[in-house]
Amino acid sequence: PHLQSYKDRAAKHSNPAARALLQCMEAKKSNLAVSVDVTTTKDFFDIIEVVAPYVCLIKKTHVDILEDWNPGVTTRLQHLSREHNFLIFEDRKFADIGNTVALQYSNGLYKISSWAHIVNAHPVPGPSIITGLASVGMKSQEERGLLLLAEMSTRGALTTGSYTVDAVRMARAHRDFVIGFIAQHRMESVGLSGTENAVDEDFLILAPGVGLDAKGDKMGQQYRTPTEVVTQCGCDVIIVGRGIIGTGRDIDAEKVKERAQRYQTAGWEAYENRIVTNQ
Ligand code: UP6
Repeated sequence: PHLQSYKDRAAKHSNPAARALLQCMEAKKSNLAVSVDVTTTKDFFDIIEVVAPYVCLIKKTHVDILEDWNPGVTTRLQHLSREHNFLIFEDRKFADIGNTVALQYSNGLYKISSWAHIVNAHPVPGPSIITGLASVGMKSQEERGLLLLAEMSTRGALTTGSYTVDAVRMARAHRDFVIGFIAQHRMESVGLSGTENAVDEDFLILAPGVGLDAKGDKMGQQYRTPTEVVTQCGCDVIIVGRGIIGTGRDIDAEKVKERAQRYQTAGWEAYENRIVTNQ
């Protein structure tokens, strides 16, 4: 599917959240997700107001790091999502038994399932984590989808080999709710024997660890360029945090805007090169 346009894939996708994301990407010519990893709601919304025109997705990492969170935050975020046409991804990385993740997804202070179009989970507990989350998400009247963390971007990550293969198999068994992966490569050929093929399968690949300037940070993060991630490895969405919001204490709105435009352009060109060069 990565050789097809986002538009064609949107028309064929059976999950409403995946469809909405692909449609938004096509409409805004953006495969950029900005990861808004800040600790105050002021910085959070200052950044979103600036980057909103350039993104298909806001990765609300991670609701639990906002020091002054209040229910108004989600109301405002949902409002901005409709106004500027982007989806909301809560990078909660669920990792517990089905019953617990269902409660974490729908209850507590944050009631994530009421506002996040997309959430993600570690496959480590096995298929029950999907059934647990699906018991909430599939009941929702809104567009909801789940990504499994099949590969991580950090140095020395354990998400390799048979772990990744099993993550893909788990996703294949729940294609109504699992819309794709947090990963570094496409996954269609993973876990299939030579005679099997997965032509009708369309998993979205959202890739964190993207940077145009830095190669990594001091805590194990590793960056690749949009060309490597999208054109060469076939990923669909680039997730960029510090490459756009910066690493300083203060948010410089003008710089954030420039960088968001730069990553949007780089991501989109990388996608166009993938479609063109492979046709
Ligand atoms: N993230 C990764 N790698 C993964 C999964 N998730 O970096 O394998 C998340 C981080 C952070 C963002 O939690 O919010 O993506 C990357 O931010 P950065 O661009 O500032 O490194």
